Amino acid sequence: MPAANQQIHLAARPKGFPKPSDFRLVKGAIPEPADGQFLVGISYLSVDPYMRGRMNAARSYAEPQKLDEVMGGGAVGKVLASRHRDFAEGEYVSGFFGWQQYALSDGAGVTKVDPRVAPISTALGVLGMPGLTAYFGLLDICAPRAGETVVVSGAAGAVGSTAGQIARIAGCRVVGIAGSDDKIRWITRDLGFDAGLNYKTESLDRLKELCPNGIDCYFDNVGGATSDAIFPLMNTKGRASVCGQISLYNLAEPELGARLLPFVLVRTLTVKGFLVFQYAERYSEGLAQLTHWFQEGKLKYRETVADGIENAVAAFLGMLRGENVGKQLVRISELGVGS
Ligand code: NAP
Ligand code: FER
Repeated sequence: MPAANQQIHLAARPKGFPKPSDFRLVKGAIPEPADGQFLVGISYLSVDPYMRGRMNAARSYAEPQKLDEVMGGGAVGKVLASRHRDFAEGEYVSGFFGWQQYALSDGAGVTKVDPRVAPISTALGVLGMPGLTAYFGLLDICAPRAGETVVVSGAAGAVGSTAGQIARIAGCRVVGIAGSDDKIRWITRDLGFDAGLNYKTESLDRLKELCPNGIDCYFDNVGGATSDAIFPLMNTKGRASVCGQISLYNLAEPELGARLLPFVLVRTLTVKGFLVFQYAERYSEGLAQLTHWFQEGKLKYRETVADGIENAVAAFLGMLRGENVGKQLVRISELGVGS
């Protein structure tokens, strides 16, 4: 075992797009579990868009990320030593372990991961928080019906790629918007989206052609100019699930956009924001269904994996820039990988 536990701390609250110097790599001792605790050797860390919001000092669902402390975040790993009655050495676990190589836990918010069901990394993606976000955000809020047209923005990311596939399972025509031709090829050829639009190289006006019957459901991951183009195309009684607004997260100053509420009014749209945590009581239902679809081969996923804690910041910044296809992860150690 290496003698040190390397961690990433938040060194400064970013202004606009985060910089590497907003973070710091810190070396500390590997902690020893006390009574009621266990030590996790982290296999994969998740880097997620919500972390950008937590780096601001603003009001939010959760406490802001503290400066000079380990970055919070979901991770999966293996129990290396345990003095906790419910967690045994050798078990795989998922929890809010943070950007570090080793974490101590008392079991709060920790779930066990069965490596025989799927690779353990999926507990951070399609079979984890992003998958559940897609499941509840699409089915509970958009409630898509067979034959309807569903548009998904951020369509080649962890949440969007899952939301689009669930809409296909529901029998909808699904149009995805994403930022590269490779992403569009993946969602249309491999994931079964009916059409895709690269918003970086094509005009959003093309949505009119791609959605000849208008848009019934909008699963919004990005907001901004994309949403400005979509709302005018929504059909009467359309539903918009406001999942994320990533195009706005790194703006140093607020941006002005279109006035969309007249469409909400005259088309009698339902527009609803949500946080996946609101569905905590239904996670087991969501996970059972996602796992079932995965095992049936109806739900595919892709991962973009960076290697080593020293590359966690670059992976996070790359994800914010759109360099990931599917779920962005950081592989920390092979220790916990495999069965
Ligand atoms: P992701 O989509 O895997 O990664 C982020 C993606 O955002 C990038 O790959 C990039 O793809 C896109 N992006 C970055 N800047 C953009 C811009 N200016 N305009 C349009 N797209 C941009 O991340 P994720 O974890 O699946 O999260 C997706 C969204 O869901 C985020 O907005 C996140 O905040 C939200 N979310 C919400 C909840 C909830 O509880 N409500 C839970 C999880 C996630 P392109 O190449 O396509 O630009
Ligand atoms: C996210 C974007 C925003 C997300 C959560 C939030 C879990 C909001 C969190 C808060 O305000 O506490 O992607 O994912």
